Amino acid sequence: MAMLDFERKYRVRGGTLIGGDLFDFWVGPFYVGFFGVTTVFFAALGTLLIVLGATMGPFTTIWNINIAPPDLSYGLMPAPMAEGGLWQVITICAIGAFVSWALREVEICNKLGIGYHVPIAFSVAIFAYVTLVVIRPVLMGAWGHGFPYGILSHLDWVSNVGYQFLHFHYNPGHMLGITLFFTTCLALAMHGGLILSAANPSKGDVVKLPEHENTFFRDFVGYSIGPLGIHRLGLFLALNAVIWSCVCMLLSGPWWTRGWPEWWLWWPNLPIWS
Ligand code: UQ2
Repeated sequence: MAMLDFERKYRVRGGTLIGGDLFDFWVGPFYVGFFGVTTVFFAALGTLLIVLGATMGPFTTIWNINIAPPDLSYGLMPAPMAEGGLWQVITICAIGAFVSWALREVEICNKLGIGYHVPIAFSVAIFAYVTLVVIRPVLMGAWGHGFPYGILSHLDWVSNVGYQFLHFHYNPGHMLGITLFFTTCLALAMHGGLILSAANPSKGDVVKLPEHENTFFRDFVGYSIGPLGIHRLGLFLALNAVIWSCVCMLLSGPWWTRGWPEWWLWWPNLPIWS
């Protein structure tokens, strides 16, 4: 791949978090860095262990591959490889790879002198995974509460955990998470539509600028959040969708153990009704 001449200007030394300039170089278009090396290490080892786990379990198709966490009776202990230990090592590899990837993003941000918005956003995604396979299992006292690694098996896990609480849509954290996911879609659809409408004029017409974008929404709903504001709103909505999903899972089990519909009895039980 040819290097564009402006890239040479931005490929500067330094900004590394560890190891000085030991891995401070590029391979083709990719920055390596200490955390590029650790990402490759953890991702390769983790993938190899997933393949090993797939060959160990009896499976008929790709869909049925399942690498399950240990039985609840193991609590928070390390388990034998064939009985959930593999799941534990794969989990360590996954977290090692994800965190390395985030720190490599930080080093690239340092080189460019830009903000940490991208690694912060990615960290929220990592937080969602860690919530399900570490924080919630630890709070509930057993690795067996983590989700299994498999296509159909992780879907079954989601369904079973939902029904364990009778009606998951009554979970207030779940309500907020869903609402934020939907609002994120609304905001991106509005933003994508607005940008394409201004940037793709009909044949012979000129490309329109933010004044037209602002005016559309002022005419339409009396308010324009602005070209920078829509991106702030988008990041806010997307990160909050994930954060409240984490909250909804940390409420379910570590805090509330009965059906979610029952939780709402706090409302009719308020003393103001008697
Ligand atoms: C906007 C603007 C953009 C946009 C969009 C809007 C010029 C190019 C989509 C309009 C956004 C509004 C009115 C806020 C909507 C609020 C929610 C919670 C969905 O004004 O500036 O930039 O893309």
